[in-house]
Amino acid sequence: MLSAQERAHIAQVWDLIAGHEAPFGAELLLRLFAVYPNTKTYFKHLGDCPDEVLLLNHGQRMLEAVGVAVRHVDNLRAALSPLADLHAHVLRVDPTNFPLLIQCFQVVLASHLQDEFTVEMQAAWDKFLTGIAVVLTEKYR
Ligand code: ZNH
Repeated sequence: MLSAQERAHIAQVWDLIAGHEAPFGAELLLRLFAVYPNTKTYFKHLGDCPDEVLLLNHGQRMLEAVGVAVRHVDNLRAALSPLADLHAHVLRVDPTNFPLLIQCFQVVLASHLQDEFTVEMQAAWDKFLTGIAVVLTEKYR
């Protein structure tokens, strides 16, 4: 459960990304692949150029799903259910990869927001993204 203050931090930061899902998503993926090269094994079809169409497309789809989560913070499980099925049953992404993505997500936010990215915002986003990861990985059991 997120507090009113945490929701406000999530909404405020999301305003930075909304409308720019593709470039933010591509940046996030490239950072993930560079810092944690094993994650690239899931995305052999993607190149390493920030303006590659496939990379932008996947970045956009991923961050649009985060946008759906922003709009359904109280109901993540229902909102992300089809995506949870996909990750657990079709893609079979090792759940250990989710914390790596969450880490990179926060660094992307920090590098854009600089001093505006407060400790409280980071804490709220960490909690929120972890909530998404819990839902996307819970159908494995
Ligand atoms: Zn994932 C896919 C989201 C994480 C891997 N994804 C995907 C999609 C989406 C997502 C939306 C699309 C779907 C369709 O198409 O239908 N993810 C997501 C999110 C997250 C994630 C939101 C968190 C937060 N993933 C992840 C991770 C990994 C992954 C961590 C590993 C590393 N995904 C993936 C893959 C895919 C996906 C491989 C497929 C791709 C293609 O198809 O191309």
